[in-house]
Amino acid sequence: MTGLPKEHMEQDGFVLPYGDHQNDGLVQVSFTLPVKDGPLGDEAARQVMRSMALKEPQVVESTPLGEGYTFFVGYGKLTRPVELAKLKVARPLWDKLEPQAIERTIRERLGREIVVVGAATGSDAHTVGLDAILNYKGFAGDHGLEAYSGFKVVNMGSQVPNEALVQRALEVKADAVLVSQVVTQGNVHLSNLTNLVELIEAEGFRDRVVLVAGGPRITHALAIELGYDAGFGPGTKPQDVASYLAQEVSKRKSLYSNRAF
Ligand code: B12
Repeated sequence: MTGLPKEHMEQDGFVLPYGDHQNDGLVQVSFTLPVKDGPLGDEAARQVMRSMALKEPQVVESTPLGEGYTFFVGYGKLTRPVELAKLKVARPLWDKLEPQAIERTIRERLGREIVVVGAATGSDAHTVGLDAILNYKGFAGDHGLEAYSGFKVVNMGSQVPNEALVQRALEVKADAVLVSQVVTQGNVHLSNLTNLVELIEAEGFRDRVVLVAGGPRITHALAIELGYDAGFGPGTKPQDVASYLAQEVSKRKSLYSNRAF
């Protein structure tokens, strides 16, 4: 089905999802359709799976969700393998440092605190992700940027207009602006993140600030595409962000170099 004998798949760098055994291509999917629970709904769900290029689609669960909506869980088989060698990956180009090394990098290479301003902007009311990175208590046993003597953190909280974030960044001469976007309905995160870059460019300080976006749907590649310097997605630890900022801001150390540490 794949056109390749199974034993060659791995050694040649081709992979398929693993279900019950190597290279069976079995995947589980779940989705909701605006249809009533019943035989027609099940067939519609199988058709959705065929459209996803899944062979032998099976509906293994269909649960009514209020009137006229059904939630489906299905199984199917993928037959086209992924060729690992052909993949292009946007890989962050900085090292993850231990906390002491982060402090040392800032002290020795920059010689002053890194000033960071962060906010969840626009209508976004989610603060947990931003706080996880910035606040002392941090996330998953890893202290946030406030715990480092090398960072001065201004956490503006949520639902902050982009204009207010830009103003505060100018007031405190921020080295880095950190923006959190959790809600992505209607791609609001894309327009909001783009608007922030435009405002910073209009104020003329884009080249003097490290611009970072974070959130569950943010990838490093997306952030770069939107004009940011870096992006951090799900599972990010404060130490990842601290490592990046220590190295990146130190690299640009000519900025505001008269500020005392
Ligand atoms: C808690 C929560 C809320 C709380 C928020 C409370 C608060 N103070 O934050 C309340 C109840 C207010 C809320 C409201 C809403 N919510 Co809500 N909420 C959640 C929930 C359950 C958890 C989010 C969370 O705290 N995650 C834990 C943190 C640690 O993870 P994280 O945000 O991904 O952050 C990590 C990374 O992404 C990254 N990161 C995040 N930000 C940043 C920033 C920087 C600079 C960096 C470097 C990294 C970084 O680092 C973090 C640590 O690893 C999620 C569902 C879920 N299970 O995820 C829904 C969810 C995010 N909410 C959702 C929605 C739709 C809403 C509402 C619109 C619901 C409504 N109809 O009213 C409102 C929106 C209100 C608004 N105006 O924004 C949707 C979003 C869907 C989408 N993609 O758009 C979700 C996914 C639920 C769902 N499945 O539908 N919500």
